[in-house]
Amino acid sequence: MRMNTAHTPDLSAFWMPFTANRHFKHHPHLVMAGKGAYFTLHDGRTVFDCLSGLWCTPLGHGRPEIAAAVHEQLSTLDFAPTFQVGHPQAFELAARIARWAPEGLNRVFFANSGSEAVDSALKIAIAYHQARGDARRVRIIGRERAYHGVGIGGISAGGIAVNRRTFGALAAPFVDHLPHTYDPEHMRFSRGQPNWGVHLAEALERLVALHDASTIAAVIVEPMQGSTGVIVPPAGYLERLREICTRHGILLIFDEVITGFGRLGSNFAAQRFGVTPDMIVFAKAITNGAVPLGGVIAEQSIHDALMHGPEQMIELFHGYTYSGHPVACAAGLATLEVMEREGLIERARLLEPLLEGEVHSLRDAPHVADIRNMGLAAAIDLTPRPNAPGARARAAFELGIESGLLLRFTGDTLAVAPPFISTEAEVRQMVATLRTVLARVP
Ligand code: PXG
Repeated sequence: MRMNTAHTPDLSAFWMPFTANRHFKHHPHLVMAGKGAYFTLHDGRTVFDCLSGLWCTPLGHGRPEIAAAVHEQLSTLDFAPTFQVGHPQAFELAARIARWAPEGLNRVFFANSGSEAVDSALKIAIAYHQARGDARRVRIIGRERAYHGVGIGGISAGGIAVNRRTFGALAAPFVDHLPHTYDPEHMRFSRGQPNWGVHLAEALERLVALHDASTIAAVIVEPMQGSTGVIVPPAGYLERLREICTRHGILLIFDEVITGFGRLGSNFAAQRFGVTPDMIVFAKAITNGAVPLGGVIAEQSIHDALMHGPEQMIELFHGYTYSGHPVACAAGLATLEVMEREGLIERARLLEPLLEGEVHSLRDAPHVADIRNMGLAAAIDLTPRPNAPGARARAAFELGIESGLLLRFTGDTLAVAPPFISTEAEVRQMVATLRTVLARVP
């Protein structure tokens, strides 16, 4: 890109996360500003933010309500511990999140990211069984292709092969994995939930038979898999997982880091699918991405099981310096306030059929191998170039920037999850531009 050398920072020191660092530093794209659904890049170009940041800014950028709440909080109380003392914002936000959650899930533990929140949920699951005298229940069941962040718990339960290949030695010893639910032969181009694949949940019964229920603490799944490319659960699948977990006393954890706070047109995916887990992991959209915050919403009986022993003893030996950071909580309260006041979750739901119709109209565009969607999220698989996996999607990403779209790609899959404040015209325009990009992509 054309760089304005007067303002170009030295790019060498920042070791970028999940990025081809050398490639980026030879072809940098710097984001200078964000307003509404758009970013402004270093060269003055404006691009539509197709993935709401990294799934985290559904209200759009530069929200004055959030900026004001953060400013006010920084001026009043920039930090206070939540170990041994507390401050009102953390309690208020926890109570508000509990009101948004399915009935019964009303105890909120705060972390700072999705990864920390996942690790927290797994630890709570194990502590819960121990507290009930069931100390053998230490095994965690995850799923192939799952992304649960980069903590030790998350890479153990996760099913991203590269993570496991590199860091497998650190992974928790007692884990196993369900098969993922994607089968192009049976579900290519399905809209919303595929009607094939409910039987894949039976794999959980087989894992129970193999390991014995008495060794299994929890099953953790993303109700809709996001980062691996919007893999939507087959109709009936989550219901079946719920039944099997309940029957065997296994906790069911939904990792809703992507689906939480409206992405599927409901507060949580749990409500959209009508399946209530025992814990929900959240992060990202809770603060509209403005301040890092994540956490776990636990069913009250999980919390209560740990509330035993002498009252002056710590019940759960876990927490972060910044659990319930006042500035993050202020941003969270402002975010939920705006979502409610502007009816943005209903708006996401209203936009869903439009996005669905538009993205599926790309079915006949060059290189398109599959399209999946649910809520305000969709993925488009491109046929990889021979001997160059990922190259085609990267080319689409670069052409997207030239054409006014900031796309997200992983492998040869493009993902979009526009902000809830997008207009219908913007959703149409995004897909129309994508069509021109696919026509040009080599
Ligand atoms: N769980 C899920 C389901 C996630 O999607 C995490 C945990 C980890 O969250 P933190 O805050 O520790 O990053 C995630 C993160 C993408 C993309 O492009 C997805 C994520 C992160 C970055 C990019 O799909 N998900």
